[in-house]
Amino acid sequence: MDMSGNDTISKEGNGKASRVIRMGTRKSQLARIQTDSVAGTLKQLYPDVHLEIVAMSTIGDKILDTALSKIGEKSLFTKELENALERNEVDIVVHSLKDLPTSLPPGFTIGAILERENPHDAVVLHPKNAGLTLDSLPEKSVIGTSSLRRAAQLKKRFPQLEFENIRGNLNTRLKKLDEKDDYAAIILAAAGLKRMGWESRISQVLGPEDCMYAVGQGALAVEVRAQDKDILEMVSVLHHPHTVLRCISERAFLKQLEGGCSVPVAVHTEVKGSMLYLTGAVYSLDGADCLKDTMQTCVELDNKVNKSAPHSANVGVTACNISSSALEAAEKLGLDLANVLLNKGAKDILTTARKLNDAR
Ligand code: DPM
Repeated sequence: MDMSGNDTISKEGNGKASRVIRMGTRKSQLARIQTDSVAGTLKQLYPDVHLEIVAMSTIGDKILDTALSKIGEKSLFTKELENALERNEVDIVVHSLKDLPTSLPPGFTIGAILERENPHDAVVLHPKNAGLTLDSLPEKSVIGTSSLRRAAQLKKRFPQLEFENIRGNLNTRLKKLDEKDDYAAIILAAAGLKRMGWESRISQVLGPEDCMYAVGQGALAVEVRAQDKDILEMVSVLHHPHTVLRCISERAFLKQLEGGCSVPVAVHTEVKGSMLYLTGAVYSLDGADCLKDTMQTCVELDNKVNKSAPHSANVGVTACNISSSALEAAEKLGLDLANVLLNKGAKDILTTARKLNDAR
């Protein structure tokens, strides 16, 4: 490991130098939990490394009352953290992969994608509705979500329900749900709820027939400086190959559609044997228009890895320790599926959705 940068060396009592790695995180409880969990894994793998956690607030945390899809800043939750990476104030930043844009700014890369948690969305009910489901809630019940993707799919599937924005971090949202009478239920990612220790609040997990998930949902990503070979090598062991392949196909799909976190795009992926399956869809805001298709490709993980030509895919991921032919196949799958939907008119659906959302 490179020991040249003095600021990253601390002398232990015995005079032995140990490397200090600084991990940047947002201040929200979920971000802290996610960072701590990656820190725990790194500590086990590299007992001699000294990890320091640096917490900071981001624009996304400060603007709590505007719907995410209306703020219009793609790297809402990531910009300040990337600034800190760039200034060498931190070395590693842990994100929810779904919050990372499909193109990272130059100089940054995703050095690890960890094993995906349950990627599905979940229903959290107001306590007074205990025992009910989206099917059995009274007509005109208000469901809280600011996700265009969730609202589009659920409006179509449950036309008897109403949908309203809800913002804030997970703690705020649960509080708004429980302490007021504004929402009958809210929709959140099962993964976030589980990480917060709130799994018991999940009353229903939504399968793909009800609501497909967001690109990258449920997976944690480790962002690093693209040139920092030591850190890249260190975090690369955290890569979970199946999750990487699934998420690369999903991100390539979204990138080709030119979607950000403000468009109604949803996916579903599976690896079975050496086959990778990707279902992708785009929706109008009310879910009435939908283009959806499934494609698959062969991803041979046993193929030789090619360290001399590291795959720094167009979707911002560096994974030198995973077969480059598998990574390329996954990326091509996403691209091909997006092109199929674009040929059927996906661009029009997304452009209209964007315009309507901006005008609201
Ligand atoms: C993105 C979306 C949301 C987050 C849009 C979407 C949800 C926004 C909302 C891109 N990021 O999913 O269609 O409900 O207003 C976010 C959460 C997690 C990561 C919370 C959640 C935790 C789960 C994970 C916010 N980002 O979706 O319930 O790590 O995947």
